Amino acid sequence: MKTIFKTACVAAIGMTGAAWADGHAQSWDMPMAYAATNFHSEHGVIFADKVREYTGGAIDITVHPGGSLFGGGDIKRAIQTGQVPIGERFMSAHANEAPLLGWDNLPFIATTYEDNAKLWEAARDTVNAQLADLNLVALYTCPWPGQGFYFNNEVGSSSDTQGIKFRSYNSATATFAEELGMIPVQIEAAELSQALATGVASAFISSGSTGYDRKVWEHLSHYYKVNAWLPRNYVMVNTQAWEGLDAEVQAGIQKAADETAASCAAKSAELANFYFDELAKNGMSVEDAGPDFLAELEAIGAKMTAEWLETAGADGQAILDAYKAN
Ligand code: PCA
Repeated sequence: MKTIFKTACVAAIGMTGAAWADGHAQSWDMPMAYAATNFHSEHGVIFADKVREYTGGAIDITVHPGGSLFGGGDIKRAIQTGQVPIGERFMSAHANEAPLLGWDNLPFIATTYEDNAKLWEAARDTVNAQLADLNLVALYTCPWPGQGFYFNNEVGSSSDTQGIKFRSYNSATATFAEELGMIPVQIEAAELSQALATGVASAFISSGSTGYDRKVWEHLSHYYKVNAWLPRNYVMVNTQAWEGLDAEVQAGIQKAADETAASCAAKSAELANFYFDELAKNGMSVEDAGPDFLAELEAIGAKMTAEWLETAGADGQAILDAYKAN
């Protein structure tokens, strides 16, 4: 299935110009990693509808949520290599390949939607330049709610976390786990319920959103609100696919993307407390992290930011400087 698809899409990207000349619409498959009912995926559908409208039907996007077309870890490469023209990815998962992409994963730097938007403004040009090097054009990004910890036991400090198997979603969260004496294993959200059910992991860091989507109350008992950062998903297009489009079509897609970005961020903020309520309704203890645990997290966070600055270099420092100056 994937091989056939690859051929079809490479051909589609290649024939973009001809497709416009004779007026045919292009069909674009858009893999997304998260549950169909998640607000990110629902906004993927909203985006696709807007793109059809604003391009006069020239680009017809079909959304494939839940990692059904490509697993989350494969989506970026599928877009880069033209196996699909467009897709969505949780970008800091690729910070090991390009450290700059971890800009939205710095603990306790931007912990509100407003600050996260400011940080994105400070990072946008540099991040887009990095994506261009990876053969990608970002159309829009959308933040997850703040990140906190899920456990199957009460946690007051790192003395309660030693040896726990921890589901990480990128290298930064793996580092966080190790600093807390846990054993990280990287798992996509789509595989999270199974990992918890089989004991591959029994703790993780995420928003209330992913805990709700994956019904983690079936396996875990405690959520500690930390609001450590608000990471972002990106909807991106293959550079050749993008450059092959008429300027008018590009403008229609970008208008759809800009509107979707605003609506998606607003929805994320609107839902943040709803998710906590649902976790609690389903029997989980949902509390702020206690002072000892928080102090440890903050100390680890400061160390992680310093390490990120070492790998992201002057570009990373410039993002933080620009953010702090605003
Ligand atoms: N949910 C995603 C990424 C961040 C979030 O809140 C996940 O856990 O995979």
